[in-house]
Amino acid sequence: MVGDRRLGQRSMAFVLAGGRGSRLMELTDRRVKPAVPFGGKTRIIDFALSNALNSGIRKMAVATQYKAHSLIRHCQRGWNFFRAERNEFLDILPASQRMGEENWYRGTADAVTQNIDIVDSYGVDYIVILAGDHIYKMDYELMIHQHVQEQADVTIGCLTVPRMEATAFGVMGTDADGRITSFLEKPADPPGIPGDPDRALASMGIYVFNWPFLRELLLKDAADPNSSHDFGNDLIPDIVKNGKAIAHRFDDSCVRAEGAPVYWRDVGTVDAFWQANIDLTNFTPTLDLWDRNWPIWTCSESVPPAKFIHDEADRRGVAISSMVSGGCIISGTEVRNSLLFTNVHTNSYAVLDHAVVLPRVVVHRSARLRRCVIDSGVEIPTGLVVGEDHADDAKFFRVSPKGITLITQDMVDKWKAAQ
Ligand code: ADQ
Ligand code: ADP
Repeated sequence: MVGDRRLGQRSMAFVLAGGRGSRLMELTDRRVKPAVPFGGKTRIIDFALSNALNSGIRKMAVATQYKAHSLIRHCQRGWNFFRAERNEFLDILPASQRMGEENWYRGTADAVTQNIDIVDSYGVDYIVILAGDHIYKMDYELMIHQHVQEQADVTIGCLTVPRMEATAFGVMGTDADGRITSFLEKPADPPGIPGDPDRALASMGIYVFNWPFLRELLLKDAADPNSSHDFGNDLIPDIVKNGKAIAHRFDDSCVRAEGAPVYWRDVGTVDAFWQANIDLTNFTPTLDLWDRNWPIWTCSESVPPAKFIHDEADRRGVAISSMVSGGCIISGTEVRNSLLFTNVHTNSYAVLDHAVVLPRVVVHRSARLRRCVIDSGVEIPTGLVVGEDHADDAKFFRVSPKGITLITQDMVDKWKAAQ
């Protein structure tokens, strides 16, 4: 039955967190995309992990490779409340520690293949394959339930997207029963949905398998010299052709308030990352982080509450239509429509407007920062002005196609050297 907690207990989540996410530019120079902070306190991977936890899944593995230190540290510090005595855990599976001859996972499927023995040891019936780099709230147990009920070989999470955006996705066609009849990985000319030709049915890269079935498929795939060992390129098209693949509609398991829109974001570009963070400062954000029935768990630092102070010249430290995390000190600064992560300190005469400010940033006096993303730990020098003249900004900083300025410490150092 729906809501049967045992389905969660009989399943594991395998989170793919190895891809760099290079469209986030310098934000992923030092850390992989799932480790990028999002939403004030959390990191991107916390959404997939929290969904799994809230869906009743207590066995998780995270496959890492590119620049994994920040991600591993986060998982170890924040995701350590599993109870070993109930066989609950989160395992981190770095690519380089497994095979002798091959250091990195060759593809997403290979990330599972190289850990077959570990998954075997978990003793689960079902495996939910997730990507660690999307922002959404989803009850995976409903998807596992559909998978079991329909006796599918694979069940794929899917959502509808504008047809021309579907070039970045696996695109599928289904019959009236939801059985997938065609699957094209990142097609140049995506097929529309019958009756809705301007939209396409896109794979979310979320798959449920019976573990024995996937295990056998992975061993076959590993021996195939023509395979790129990737779910979207190799395994899924093969099952669609030769087995039973079922589409699970995200609309059915998206966790949201009654009547609220479906929310799923790939915050894979600086523009999308900025927008999704700034959207949280809206009057009624579509992504509800306040829902106590579906909390997004994270590694929370023990920090004091945010503090707002008038400076000695009686300049008010204020934040309007903004989110300000713990540990922040806003001293004589005007903060508008901005999202400040943990431990940001700002000083007098500074202005932050539509700014996304990652943890531990220090903003010195009289800086004016508009429509920007500031990387963690950056020290913004006195008087730096960003977001008022794009041509000027572009000399030292990264300006995105939509005019958002990305600021890292290296860029600030170059700016300082030129003054
Ligand atoms: P892509 O968006 O291209 O397509 P992909 O590069 O396969 O996604 O990465 C999926 C996940 O695996 C990401 O979380 C990434 O970090 C991780 N990853 C990538 N390579 C890895 C490796 N070698 N080892 C470990 N982890 C790795 C996929 C599907 C599409 C679907 C989209 C939805 O192939 O069909 O539409 O996801 O976003
Ligand atoms: P976070 O992702 O938590 O913001 P940091 O900004 O502290 O993490 O660092 C991201 C990654 O870069 C971590 O793996 C950290 O060890 C590494 N790192 C941080 N500062 C430096 C530096 N100056 N040189 C090399 N690596 C660094």
